[in-house]
Order: sequence, then C-alpha cells, then structure tokens
Amino acid sequence: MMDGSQKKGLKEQRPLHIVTPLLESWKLSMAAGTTVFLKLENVQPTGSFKIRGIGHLCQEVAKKGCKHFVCPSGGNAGVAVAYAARKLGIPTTVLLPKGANPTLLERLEREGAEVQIVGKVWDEANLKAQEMTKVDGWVNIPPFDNPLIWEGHGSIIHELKHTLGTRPGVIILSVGGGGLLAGVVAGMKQVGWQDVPIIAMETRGADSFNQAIQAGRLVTLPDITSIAKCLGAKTVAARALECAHECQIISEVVDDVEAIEAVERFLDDERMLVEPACGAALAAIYSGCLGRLQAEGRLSASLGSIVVIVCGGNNIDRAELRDLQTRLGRS
Ligand code: PLV
Repeated sequence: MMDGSQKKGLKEQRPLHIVTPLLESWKLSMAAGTTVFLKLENVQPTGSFKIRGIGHLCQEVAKKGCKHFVCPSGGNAGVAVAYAARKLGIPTTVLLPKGANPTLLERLEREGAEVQIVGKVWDEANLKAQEMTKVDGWVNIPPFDNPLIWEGHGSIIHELKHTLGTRPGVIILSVGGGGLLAGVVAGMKQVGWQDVPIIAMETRGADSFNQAIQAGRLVTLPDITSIAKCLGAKTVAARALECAHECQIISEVVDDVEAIEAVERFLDDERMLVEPACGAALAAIYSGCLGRLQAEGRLSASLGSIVVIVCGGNNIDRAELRDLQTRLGRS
C-alpha cells in the first residue's frame, strides 16, 4: 500500500502512534463499584498499544541506517512493525507462530511485509529472527524486550497524567513478555506516580510473569497452553521482574474462560471487540479479582478512579470469537 508518507521515507520522524481517548465507562464502573477509565489503545492505527514502543524503536534504528526489519511476533507487534516500516520505507519480514488470524495476515501483506509462519509459539519465531538478523543491516525488532520500546510505551502515562490530572487509585494492564509493564513503570517514574499500584494480568498457561514473581527469578514455561497467544512469551523480559522491586505490582492470573467472558461482556458493554490478551486485563474487574484484592486488604477499599489499559489486538473477529467460544465449550 503506497501513500504520501512512504515517499517521505526516513524523514518521517513524528510519532507513529496517536494520542488515544480516555473513556469513562459506566458499565465497568458499575462492575468495579468506582469510576473506571479505559485507555483505548485498541484505536491505535495498528489495533494495539504496540505501535507506541515499536514505532519509536523502528524510527531510532532507521536513523542508524537499518536496511530490513525482522519482527518475531504474536501478531500485534508485527502489525506495528509493518506499519512503521511502510511509513519509513524499510522492507520487513514478520515471523509469526501458527494460528494467526487471516485478517491479520491480510493486513500484514497489504502493509507490504513478508510473512513467514514459524513454529507453534512465539519463542520459536524469536529464535529464527535471531538467526536472520546475522545479516548486516538486518535488525531484529523484538515485541517487548528493548529499552526504546519501554520508552515509547511510557507515553501512555504522560497522556493519562495530562487527561486525568490526578493520579488513579490503580492501573490495570496485561502482561505478555512484560514490555507494556516496563513502559508503564518507566512512565510512572517520570511523572512521579511510582506509588500507584499496578495489577498485572495474565491467563493461566501464559503466566510466565506470575511464575517468575513467585519463584523470585525468571521462569521459562514448558509450553503456552492459553488461548491468549499474544500473552504467550515463555519467559518474560528480565526488566519486567525488576519492575516488581521498584513499584507495587500485584500479579494475578485468570483462566481462559474468564478472559473470553471479559471479551464478550466488553463487546456488549462498550461495543468494542478485543482479543483475549486484552480480555485478561478486563477480567480483573469482570471476574471479581479487583474486589477480592480489596477484600483481602491488598488494595485500598476506596480507590478513587481505576484505569484499565485496553491493549486491543488484531487477532479477533466474529469468526475467531465463535471459534474460541466453541473451543472453550461456550456455545
Ligand atoms: N503481543 C506481542 C507478543 O506476543 C506481539 O508480538 O504482538 N496485549 C496485546 C494485544 C498484545 O499483543 C501483547 C503482546 C500484550 C498485551 C502483552 O504485551 P507485552 O508483551 O509487552 O507484555 C507473544
């Protein structure tokens, strides 16, 4: 797909992400018993928050003369790289594990990226990316483990501070490899919000952060068994674990059914369809996890406002939702 910005090539140095809306949700506020704000990263031009950090990283490596991006991805980082690459005029290969959604594949191809399907889980695609980037000028754009990615994701918090004015009582987000978490923590430190607690949500079977927190060291899962494939990094970034020593991070795990229930309820409540990776974050409220943490005294009973980072995701449409519901015995 050609557009004017492609011709500008490397001169494109404005951020590639947009400032997203912060929506007060009546339905989620009812469910949580306090005001819930949704940071709508699903409306980014690439369908998820990933463009913030990945866009920033791609712009920086493009300045240094990168000739080809290679991105091992669960899907959404791949769309972000493909979009950034088109804007910057740099060829791209996206490596995806099996099972990617056809709409997502079409999007990648239309952005001009070459797509290769590698292995069953993201970690296998990651190994191949490391091989491919031994060529001079080919650069590996990882989906979550890079300081420039965290710097880019940190912009979410600057926007929140600007829009909300006051600090929220808690921030809820999903954790895959921990890039979003690391970016949010970086942003919170910059704006002086490091004492705001974070609820870090994962699904069972993709819970590499929770297991690392419990063990006090990085843990590599034997396999990814959750439907939330985009949370499926077998090992989180070391930085994600460090963050747990710097801020109050409450790590919680929901099962796939709770994540998909959250996707369904969110569709009814807000008329927006997100993938299970994002359902995990919404499930903190819908599944009663938040209320339990308050009852246990791990979170204040009077939180004021809550922010949920609606990370979004492209791996979903009506057919995919039906398929997931069938797999989970829900239809
Ligand atoms: N997805 C990565 C890693 O996948 C990817 O390649 O797209 N929510 C959504 C919609 C996501 O796509 C991801 C990551 C996350 C949450 C988790 O973000 P992270 O990895 O920065 O913790 C294997």
